[in-house]
Amino acid sequence: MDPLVHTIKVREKALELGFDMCGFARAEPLDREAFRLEEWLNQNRQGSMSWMENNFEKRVDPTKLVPGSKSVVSVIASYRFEENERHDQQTNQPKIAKYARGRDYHKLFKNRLKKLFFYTKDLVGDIDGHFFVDSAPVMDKEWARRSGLGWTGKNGNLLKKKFGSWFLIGEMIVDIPFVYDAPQTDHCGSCTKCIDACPTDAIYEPYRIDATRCISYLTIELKEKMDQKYESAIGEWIFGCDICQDVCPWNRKANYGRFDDLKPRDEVIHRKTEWQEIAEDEFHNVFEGSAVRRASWPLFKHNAEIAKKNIENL
Ligand code: B12
Ligand code: SF4
Ligand code: SF4
Repeated sequence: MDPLVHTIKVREKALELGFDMCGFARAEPLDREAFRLEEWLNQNRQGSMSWMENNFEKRVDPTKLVPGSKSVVSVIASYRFEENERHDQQTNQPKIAKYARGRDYHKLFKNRLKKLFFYTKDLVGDIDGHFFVDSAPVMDKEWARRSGLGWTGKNGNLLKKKFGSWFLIGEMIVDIPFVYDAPQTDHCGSCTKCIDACPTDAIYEPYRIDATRCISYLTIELKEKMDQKYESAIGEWIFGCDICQDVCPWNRKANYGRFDDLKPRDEVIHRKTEWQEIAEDEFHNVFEGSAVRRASWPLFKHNAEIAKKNIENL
């Protein structure tokens, strides 16, 4: 059993599967993050996402989620594509967040992480563990940060010089050791562009997001109509929001993604009819296998109506 050989081979396999980076961290309790999470929950920043309150002990300690685990192996995949940038240059268009314009990343990651897990099993022998993509109480960003895959930006997203923050995260938690990566330093410096640009002041302090004010929460997670006071602030967004990432200087220099399935679908970015007129069966067809199906058809239409009004009032 040679942890160095395993580290090299598992990283190589992750890249071969199409992930942009793969990093390794020791599985151990997240003491500082546990304190921050507790504070965030006590202040009710999670709003109606009550699932964030569940499994606190497991969320802040992977050895409780996967007993006997020794390592967290994080992978990332970029969703930066030229097609998105061309689409975003068109003004006066209702918008869906870039991560959700193609196939649901949960499905893409799951298939590939499964292959990575079984590859590791074949390589090492009898290992125990599990793979996750936002599918369990795991603090994805913190594990990727500890694995050297980026720093926590003031906009709350993980950022890497080469990829900006246009990437998604998944991981496997396993009971074997690897050679661990060093966390990366912060490169936000004195910049505050994301904080200044957020239309709902959801970045209440650098690095801290109040979900209840974030357009992403208001248009995706909230299962009822949003409070009227936010209606004008959501602007043209009907599912998610990219403003604090669009303004980030690192995101202009980022590499493009390799997962073709994450590319925006034509029927999403070249739509001829207005989104608020979408019929239920069409909604299900257009967004088959997409993260947008997390929203209900009536709420999607409702958000589209608000966005339309906001654009007309510009
Ligand atoms: C809940 C959640 C949300 C909520 C709350 C957002 C939030 N930042 O917490 C809502 C619905 C608003 C949301 C929105 C989005 N999300 Co989200 N979300 C999650 C989820 C499920 C949990 C995050 C969490 O634990 N929040 C609780 C708080 C307490 O944790 P935190 O933000 O990590 O808090 C840390 C910082 O505050 C930091 N911190 C606090 N103080 C300080 C001080 C200093 C000095 C420093 C350095 C750090 C620091 O420490 C805390 C603990 O680590 C993760 C998936 C996962 N399982 O991890 C995805 C995840 C974070 N989301 C993701 C994405 C893509 C988005 C959106 C971009 C989607 C969109 N376009 O609409 C937006 C971005 C909004 C934003 N600016 O953060 C990606 C982020 C990828 C990346 N590159 O970072 C993740 C990781 C999903 C994934 N697996 O890829 N999300
Ligand atoms: S995603 Fe939008 S609403 Fe949420 S913090 Fe970023 S800019 Fe603000
Ligand atoms: S916009 Fe500036 S402060 Fe915000 S995440 Fe990017 S570099 Fe950091």
